[in-house]
Amino acid sequence: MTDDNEPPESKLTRSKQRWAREGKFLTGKITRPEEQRLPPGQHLTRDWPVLDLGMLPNVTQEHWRLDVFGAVEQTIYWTFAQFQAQPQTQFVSDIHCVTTWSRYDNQWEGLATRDLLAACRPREEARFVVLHSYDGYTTNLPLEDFAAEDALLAHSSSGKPLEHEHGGPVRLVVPHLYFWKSAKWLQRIEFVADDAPGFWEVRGYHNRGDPWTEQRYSED
Ligand SMILES: Nc1nc2c(c(=O)[nH]1)N[C@H]1C(S)=C(S)[C@@H](COP(=O)(O)O)O[C@H]1N2
Ligand SMILES: [Mo]
Repeated sequence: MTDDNEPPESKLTRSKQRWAREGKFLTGKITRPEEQRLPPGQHLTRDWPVLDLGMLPNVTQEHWRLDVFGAVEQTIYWTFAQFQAQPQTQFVSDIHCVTTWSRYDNQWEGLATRDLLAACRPREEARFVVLHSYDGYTTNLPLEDFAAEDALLAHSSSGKPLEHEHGGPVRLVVPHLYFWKSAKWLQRIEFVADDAPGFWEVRGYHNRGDPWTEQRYSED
């Protein structure tokens, strides 16, 4: 008995197996004890500050499109209605902004990045994801961070359509990294083999941005 018919173990099939083991439909519940919930150097805020480049793009649900391209088997070009027809996931997560505010228990609803990955199927060479927004903003992530179990493309927050100033119609939410990685007014998602630092990453911010190890600024 030979195993000639076994499909080759690719990086993606291994990741998929790991995602399946971790459980796809987590509630986003807090796993840290309450006294360890605030990352070093952060303070808690109850309001929700607005931070961006200061120019709100005038994109509405009607004109919004999501373009997923690059190193993928299946390119995607969705209207808002097509995006809304995808599997829906709700998560509750904390926000940590590099400017030192954190906000607990944010309720999000939208398309889990894992469901987007299942739809576009990144090719073997895809290692990084670049987010392009309607205001010209860009940010970059390793594929593994984009694929985090509680990351999603959010269209709603606290049960209401995401406010325009907070990135509506659709923003990315990647709770385990500083909030500048969570691109507002999402327009295009690009899968690439080689990393491509984004707006803040080329202006001295850390390339990855882990709040738990205070990856605020690049060491260079
Ligand atoms: N398109 C876009 N997304 C963006 C930004 C931006 O300027 N443009 N700023 C980032 C930064 S630095 C932060 S802290 C958060 C702020 O999100 P909020 O305004 O909803 O709090 O959005 C991030 N996403
Ligand atoms: Mo920020």
